Amino acid sequence: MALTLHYHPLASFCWKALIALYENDVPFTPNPVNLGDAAERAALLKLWPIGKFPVLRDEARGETVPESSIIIEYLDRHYPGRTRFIPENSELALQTRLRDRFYDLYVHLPMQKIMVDRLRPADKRDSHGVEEARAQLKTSYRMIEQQMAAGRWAIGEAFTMADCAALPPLFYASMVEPFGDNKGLVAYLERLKARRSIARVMEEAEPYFGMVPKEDG
Ligand SMILES: N[C@@H](CCC(=O)N[C@@H](CS)C(=O)NCC(=O)O)C(=O)O
Repeated sequence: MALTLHYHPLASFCWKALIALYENDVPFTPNPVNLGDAAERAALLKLWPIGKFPVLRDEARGETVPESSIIIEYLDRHYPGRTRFIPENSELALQTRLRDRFYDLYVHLPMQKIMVDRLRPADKRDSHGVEEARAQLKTSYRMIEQQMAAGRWAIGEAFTMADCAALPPLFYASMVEPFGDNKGLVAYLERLKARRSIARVMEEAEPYFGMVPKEDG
């Protein structure tokens, strides 16, 4: 098989790439990477010295593609299917990329900040940084609530890369900072979870859910 995805089934940015692969039933070989294993970590670093996953390797085209958004654009260009992740219309394409950045930078990163802080030793926790992350999430929730008035999906009526970007951080963020009375946001997460590609990603992650850090402090 030409494509190999280096990933972990619980890792939120890996979900983003998996959703895109499953959306269009693109055949690929999954390579789960245990970052705690020195040899597996070294193999990932060889592909992408930053050492973060997902990383897609395309043997047919001789390309190594890191970064979830770039993987999705790459799939859209070279392995297209019924779901187009970047709309043809250039204005909608710009909106899709903006919303993708919004979910990565202003939902995903603050959610990660809170989760990763839970794994730190008690005397190394960053309570100020966590408070800032919570404030960022609340602002982003209010923005998503307004965005949802425009349609079923992140930029309207078509499922795009922005929705691939939305599910992973919203799923985990709902565990660390409740959505409150943002009913449109609650309904959006439920719509995402009901989508076939996403239900599959979540089913595969379920055996690992016990590893999710659960408590503050
Ligand atoms: N900007 C990257 C972020 C990737 C990322 O943060 N991946 C996390 C897993 S969700 C990771 O590799 N964490 C391991 C580490 O930082 O050592 C993307 O969009 O792919």
